[in-house]
Amino acid sequence: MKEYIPSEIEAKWQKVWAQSGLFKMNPKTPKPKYYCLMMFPYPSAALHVGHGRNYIIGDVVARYKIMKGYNVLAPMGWDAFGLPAENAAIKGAEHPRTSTLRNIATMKKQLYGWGVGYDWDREVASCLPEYYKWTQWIFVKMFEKGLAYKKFSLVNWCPSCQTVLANEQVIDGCCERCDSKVKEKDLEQWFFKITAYAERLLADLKKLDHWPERVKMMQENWIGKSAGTEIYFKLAGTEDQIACFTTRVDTIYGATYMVLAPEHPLVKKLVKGTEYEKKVEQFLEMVSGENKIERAAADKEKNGMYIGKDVVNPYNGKKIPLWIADYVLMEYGTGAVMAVPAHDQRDFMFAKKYGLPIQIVIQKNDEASTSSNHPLPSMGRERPADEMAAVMTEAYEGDGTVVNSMLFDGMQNRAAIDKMAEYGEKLGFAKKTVHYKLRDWLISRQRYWGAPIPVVYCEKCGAVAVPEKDLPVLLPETVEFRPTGESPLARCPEFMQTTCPTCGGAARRESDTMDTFVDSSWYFLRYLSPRDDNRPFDGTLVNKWLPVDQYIGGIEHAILHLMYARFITKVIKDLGAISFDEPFGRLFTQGMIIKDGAKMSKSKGNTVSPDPLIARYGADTVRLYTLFIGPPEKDAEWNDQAVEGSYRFLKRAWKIIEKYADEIKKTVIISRDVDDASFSLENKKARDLRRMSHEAISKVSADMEGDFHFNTAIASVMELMNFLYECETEVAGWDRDAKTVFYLALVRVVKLLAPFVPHFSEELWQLLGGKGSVFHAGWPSFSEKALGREELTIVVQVNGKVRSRLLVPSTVSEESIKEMAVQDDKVKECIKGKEVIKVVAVPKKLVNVVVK
Ligand code: ANZ
Ligand code: ZN
Repeated sequence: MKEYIPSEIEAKWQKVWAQSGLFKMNPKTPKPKYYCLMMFPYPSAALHVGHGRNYIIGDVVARYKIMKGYNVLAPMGWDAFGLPAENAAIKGAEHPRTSTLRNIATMKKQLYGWGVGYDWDREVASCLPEYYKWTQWIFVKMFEKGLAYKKFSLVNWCPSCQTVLANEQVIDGCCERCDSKVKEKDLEQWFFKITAYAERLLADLKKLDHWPERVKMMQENWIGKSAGTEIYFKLAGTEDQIACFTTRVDTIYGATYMVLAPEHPLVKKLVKGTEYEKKVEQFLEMVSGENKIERAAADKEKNGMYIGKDVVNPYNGKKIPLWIADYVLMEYGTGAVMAVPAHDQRDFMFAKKYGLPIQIVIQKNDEASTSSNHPLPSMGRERPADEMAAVMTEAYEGDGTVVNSMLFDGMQNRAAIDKMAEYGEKLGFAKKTVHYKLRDWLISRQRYWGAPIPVVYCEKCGAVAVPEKDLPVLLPETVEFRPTGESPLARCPEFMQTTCPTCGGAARRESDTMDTFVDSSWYFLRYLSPRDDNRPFDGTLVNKWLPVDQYIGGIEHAILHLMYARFITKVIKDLGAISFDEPFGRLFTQGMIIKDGAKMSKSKGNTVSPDPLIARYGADTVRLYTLFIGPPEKDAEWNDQAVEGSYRFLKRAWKIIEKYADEIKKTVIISRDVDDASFSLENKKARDLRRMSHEAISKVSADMEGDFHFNTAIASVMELMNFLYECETEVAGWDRDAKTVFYLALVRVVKLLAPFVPHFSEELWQLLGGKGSVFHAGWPSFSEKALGREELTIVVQVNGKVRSRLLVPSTVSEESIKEMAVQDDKVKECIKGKEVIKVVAVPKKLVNVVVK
């Protein structure tokens, strides 16, 4: 008898997979392609079991697809530029390259030890010149298209990291990396014009049917499209205008003051030489120390001051005072707000604090009248509005009937929005507009360990992009890392002094490097031709392999990385270099592994290393436990003791399969496709076993194809295993067909477990007499008949024309029939390039896909 000793088999199989090229993508096979992509990691020190979850999930998907007969591309690389390595270098440790390359080697070994397979020939590292040459190429293309530009702007500055942070890297007013309080600073910086793509980035979210709703929602909010009205107020006594942006023009008659952002360019002009000048200056000084995100927060106390001027509300000709206040930001809208304290909570708090008037103009319907459709007498006529306003404790932000608004009185406020905007447009003091929260992407970093921005400054020619033939602009080897607020490159004369590519005169290089999110915005294209020195990617191959079939990574990348990758993909498409505009077809975001109630982190000291666990139980047990721990999209608490349970299961499964290995071999079951569904079985237990083994296949397959609920997939195999042990007590007395059912179930366990516990399954597969790898042995199929389910034929129509037929179990839900219908190859062909308007189903009969 052969015992299950993981340490004796795992290293062996890892070597076999590497040597046989199990994970090598085959560029020549006619098999269908499957691009399984994991977010490439930052090479920090060693991996813990929390990281393991990502890679193991990806590995399961890749192995399953290999078994299903796909030509799988599962590459891996390193997001290798970035701050931690540079910060270590500042502390005097070693060159960032040294630590980065060492960490890569460590992590690679760990991945290997987990049994996680990749096509390592395609490995990329963003810190290598052969890679960042092309990151720079992308910059140059953006520059040529006017999508990379430089401007002075107030930036988030981390005083401790001594660098600029993108808005997205500021969390609650603090630096994402070091938690220091972020300050503002006026610097000249490089930007990518992502705002030019705001509408497309928003609209194309609709195409992403296989992305989590939550992620799409986060992206939508980040883009923050807001349709509203710009209203032009005249500065009292002049013809000068101030534009303000509002989404609530229906409240215009309730505007009791106007607020400018303190940074608004008009402010200094308006107070120049007046008694307000000094105080305004002091106020500006104070505000510059505040953080923008906090300034806008709903619950924060607001500060402001009157600046001695008034403006005229063009709707009613009323004069209202002009203020500045910290809660209005220059970055959004027009940097000027008409303040309506009765209906906007921030304005309300501000008005209360400074004793500004509150004017009600929207009345909640049930308070107003029984019928909301009829014009009402203006409420102000019966009950003075200021009496009501005086007792308000908070703004009324809801909908209702318009009051105190002259000719608009009695309208429903939602309808009034359009009417009032049109009225203003007709009279020339308002305009319907759209604003976005999305800002241009600030890509300059005053750091060393990044891709140098390929620009030189020439006295004669200005900012000139480095021509493609001179790329890469190499990082100099030796620099002074100590941060001064300026890039370390700026203090490296060999790097800085150069000649102008246009006129040949003396020139200086740009000393900033690029945000590492630029590196990671295109790496998935590079994997197709990672060693090509002549171009960033091979367009033909990329068009064949992308969009990525399955992208897997952390929810923490829901906004930034995914938005930037979508943006750069669209830019590259517009260059004519690729034919698709969304890079990732399906997205899965896995939950975190928690330990002692917190996210694993070195600083908290709660990380769990896989190494001792693998040494004790083997990688397969660690993998199985990691997958069994809970639904993979949810966070889950790690429990070292519970690992034992997975180990016990594998030992038990091993024991019974090994025991019958010779019998199975003799009956050559594994090389034949035995259709046990057609057996007429006398024995009830054998019939139950057959049903359960088909059910396990059905369940595992569905989880693999669907939501990756490997925990329930594994549970169904465990259930089958329990029943196999129950049957085992009597199997000796079973007839031939019944015994075959028993043996087949054991073989199926080996295959069903293969993606989860690959070493275990390979070893048993060999023991059962399997030729070659279990991953080339095909995925088991199940029959509806064996499941005891009836099958139905469903007709699928596209716009009323019959296009396909589906064979489905009678128990299948209406939702999944609809899903299967639009996924059907023939239907897909018919609806290609068209928009699916709706899908209707007649239960048990027909599905009609309506397209435009
Ligand atoms: C008057 C008003 C009345 C407003 C009311 C709201 C409610 P969203 O929907 O997020 O686009 N606003 C405009 N520009 C601003 C800026 N630069 N800083 C701070 N606040 C600004 O928000 C649009 C609303 O946010 C605008 O509509 C404006 O306040 C405010 F009952 O105008 B509203
Ligand atoms: Zn020049």
